[in-house]
Amino acid sequence: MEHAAMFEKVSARLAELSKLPRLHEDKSLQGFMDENGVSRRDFMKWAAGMTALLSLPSSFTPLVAQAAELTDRLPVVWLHMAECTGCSEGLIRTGEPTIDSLLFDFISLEYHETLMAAAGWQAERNLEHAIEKYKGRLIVMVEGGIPAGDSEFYLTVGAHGTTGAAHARAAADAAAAIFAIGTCSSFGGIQAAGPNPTNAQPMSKITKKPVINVPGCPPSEKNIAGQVLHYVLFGALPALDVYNRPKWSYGIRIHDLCERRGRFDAGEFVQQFGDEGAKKGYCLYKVGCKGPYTFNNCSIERFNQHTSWPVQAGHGCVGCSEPDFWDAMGTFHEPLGNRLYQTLFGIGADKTADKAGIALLTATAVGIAAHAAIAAVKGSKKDEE
Ligand code: FSX
Ligand code: SF4
Ligand code: F3S
Repeated sequence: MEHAAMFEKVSARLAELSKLPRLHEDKSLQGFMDENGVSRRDFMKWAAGMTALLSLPSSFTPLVAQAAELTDRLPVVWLHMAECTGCSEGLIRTGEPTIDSLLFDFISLEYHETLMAAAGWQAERNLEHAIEKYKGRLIVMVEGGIPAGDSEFYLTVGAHGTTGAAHARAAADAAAAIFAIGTCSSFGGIQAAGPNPTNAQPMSKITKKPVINVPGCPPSEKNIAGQVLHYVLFGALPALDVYNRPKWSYGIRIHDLCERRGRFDAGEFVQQFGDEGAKKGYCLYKVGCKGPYTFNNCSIERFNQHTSWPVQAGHGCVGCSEPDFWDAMGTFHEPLGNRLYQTLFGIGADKTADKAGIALLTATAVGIAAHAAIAAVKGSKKDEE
């Protein structure tokens, strides 16, 4: 769609949304920002950043700002399954409140086990109430892998011993959109690593409805907040890759925009942690970086208000936003080299495009391993001279 036509369509959607009642009359995003010392100028700067992140032209910035102010028109439930709560922590545990985290204070979060004030019966009632009241309108965000089948009872919530899978199914039935937040709910994550004792499954195996995967262990706060904004703006599924990840956030490879890429190309590798190369910021491929096989925007967006990301901190990417990374991409501190990981890698890969993509990655992987080996030979020759 042309930008002008898209602008019109989004403006019309936001105008419609603004006619809906606020779900909590007493809150406004401006109020939250005032309380937390966030100026309008900071907010517009944030909106401009989010516009770029969503791959929209800068003329959309006022619409993105308006979308943020309308996020309270949508009822959201956030379910916790089997996980470490790192996804929620990543969003809320920042040094000072960020606009991304304020957005989640502002949104009408009907149920979130870590954040809600309610406890016990009341908390369960809130969830049932949201599911009844907002049938067909709920935005469902699920964090964690979901023990399923005969193992469903490995995860129960509340006094009735309701299983996590039952919660997830009930919420999914009432959902307008479902987001699997984090690698665990996108692909199973650490719970589903072999031998997967609880038969933990991704959200996409629990419901037949489409699930947008937002992987990363954890995903960045920007990738989480961006999903909500995208939904408010468009009310439709974003363009997705073969693993149902939005292309705007997972369309690039870590390796392609890594700040150490020049070192990789020059054959300058850290050989072991703590060596001279490590001090000089050399490429981390030989100490296990999986950036060449991992699709995520960490190298551009970073984490904690753009402070840092794994490679900047001196550790290779472990491939945390890829399916089955615990089993298929280990050992963390060894390069994949020529290993034919695609047989394990292709979990859920049942489309032709998947196979093509995986074959391509394998070819690239062989090239990468060969480059690293050749570079090492060249390096050692140079050393002998
Ligand atoms: Fe943890 Fe979320 Fe990893 Fe999983 O993040 S950071 S184990 S993706 O579900 O809590
Ligand atoms: Fe960066 Fe890792 Fe690629 Fe090296 S291998 S350039 S550290 S992503
Ligand atoms: Fe995960 Fe790699 Fe980013 S480990 S956080 S995808 S750099």
